[in-house]
Amino acid sequence: MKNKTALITGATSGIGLATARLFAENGIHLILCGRRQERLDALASELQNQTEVCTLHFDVRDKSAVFKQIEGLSEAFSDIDILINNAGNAHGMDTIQEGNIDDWDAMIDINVKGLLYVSKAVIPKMIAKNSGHIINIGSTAGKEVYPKGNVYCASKFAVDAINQGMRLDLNGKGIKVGAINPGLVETEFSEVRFKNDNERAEKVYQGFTPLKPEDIADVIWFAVTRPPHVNIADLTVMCLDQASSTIVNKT
Ligand code: NDP
Ligand code: 8X3
Repeated sequence: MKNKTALITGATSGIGLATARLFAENGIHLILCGRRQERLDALASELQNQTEVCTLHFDVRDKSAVFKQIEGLSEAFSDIDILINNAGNAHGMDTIQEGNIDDWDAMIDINVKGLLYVSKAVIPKMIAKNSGHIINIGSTAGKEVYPKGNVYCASKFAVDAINQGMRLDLNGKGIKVGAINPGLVETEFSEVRFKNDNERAEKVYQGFTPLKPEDIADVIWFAVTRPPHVNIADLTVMCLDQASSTIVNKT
């Protein structure tokens, strides 16, 4: 794995950040993407004594920025072996009748269209070299709809469908495609969902032991280190206390 190159979207926080750190420890060259440049800079300086690092600053919703930045990668980083399609969030948690249209737009544009834009920018070179590995970060929300999850769940069901579609269409081209679907992971996810109402966000993870972003990074690492003939196609990971999207053993 050493000296392979990975592009990670959403590397400034949570699952993407933990994955970047684990990949760096193992000598994987990193293209770290996100919107918060100061965090990208801090992470790059943290990891650059372990591996080669570059950063790309773009909003995955911005189609032209996505293509411009990825196509403009320097030669040292342009040969991408691993794509971690991780950037995404929930925005709001309301019934369908009370949902905010801007929140709906954000979730569809970021979690679905953004993932497609980044994939479209990366896949041609993987096809040309007949190798690559794409990991799409789905969710238990993409397997089971929960009350007030409506559009976020729809966006993650779409990731599930895109993951399956990618695997079908890229079959025979030497490219592994798989989804990792986490349950509740304590990250900035709920702060974003509840628009910085931190008290409400903290409650989501109280009374049980949720997954940590490092737990998902471990699973991603497992997926990317399988032998060449093995592809982890679809894997759901929950903490011990979680049985489904709505059944969580809280004290
Ligand atoms: P965080 O909020 O901690 O991280 C989200 C990351 O996505 C940040 O790095 C953020 O970077 C990036 N991001 C968000 N919007 C955009 C955008 N428009 N353009 C570019 N980057 C963006 O959440 P998680 O780590 O938990 O989430 C990562 C993925 O895991 C998401 O796809 C989420 O749906 C999924 N997931 C999370 C679960 C959880 O319980 N936490 C469970 C299941 C799945 P920046 O703001 O710098 O752009
Ligand atoms: C995040 C998991 O249950 O908060 O995708 O929607 S959940």
